[in-house]
Amino acid sequence: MRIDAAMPYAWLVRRCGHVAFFTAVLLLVVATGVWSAAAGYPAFPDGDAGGAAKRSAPVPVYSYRVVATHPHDPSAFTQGLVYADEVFYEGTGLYGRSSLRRVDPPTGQVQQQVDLPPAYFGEGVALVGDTLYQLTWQEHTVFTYERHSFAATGHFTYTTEGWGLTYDGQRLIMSDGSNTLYFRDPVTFEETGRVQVFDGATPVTLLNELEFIGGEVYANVWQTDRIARIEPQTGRVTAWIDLTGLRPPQTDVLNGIAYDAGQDRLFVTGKLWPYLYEIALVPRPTAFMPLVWKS
Ligand SMILES: [Ca+2]
Repeated sequence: MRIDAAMPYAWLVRRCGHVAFFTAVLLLVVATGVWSAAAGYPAFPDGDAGGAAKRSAPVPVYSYRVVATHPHDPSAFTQGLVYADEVFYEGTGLYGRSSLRRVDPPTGQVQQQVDLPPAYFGEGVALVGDTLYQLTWQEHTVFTYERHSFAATGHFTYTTEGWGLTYDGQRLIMSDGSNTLYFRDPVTFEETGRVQVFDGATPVTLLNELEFIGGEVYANVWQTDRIARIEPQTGRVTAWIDLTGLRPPQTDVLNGIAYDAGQDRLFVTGKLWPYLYEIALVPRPTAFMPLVWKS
């Protein structure tokens, strides 16, 4: 018996008739769209760029395993998180409630705290040597502090909004809610470069709290349970971390990534979360990844 590409189609039409066959195809297309919408993913990203993204191989997706659960101040609207020398440095937001804290990891106890003036909404935090940097959201100001005393040592200004901040050993890396990462000189806070972040051909916007880990930038995507792993040289998303299910009920979004390089420990928390988690990444089998997974 000869087999060719048209044969299954001809066989199906013979068995079912044209109307039944085309109805089945239509139902399959509609069902695919409904599934994508229900999952929060666009069935097809915008225009031709979306087509290119769809054709490119999906980046790996990691799930997680909780290694340890630590208490976390449930009134802390976490906007920045750094681990160094067995403590967390945490920045919190909201007008009138913004602060910089030193936190004891096992107990969540706040060891030291300095409050921002009520007109400033605290954002991302980074540590360079003994200097802590704390961004503000729409006040175009980054404050600096001496790490041990929390004494104010100065400030710089910038033109964009301030969202996340981290340090790669040479440069500060900053997000502003767009898909752009800005590189800045720690001494002058002047911009030295920038890169736009894409997953395939799709821009990944709303990049929020950041952490530099093993040569990559990890970024919370605001209002999602996802962290993008980004190659800072190109802006390419190399992997996603899906933290669905981690967020405690009646809390705000995931926001806060810290890394203990000495013991290779990854910590995450969120705004008003009563817990801070140490997690391990678990590769998700490719066969179960959605076809398109974009913000
Ligand atoms: Ca961080």
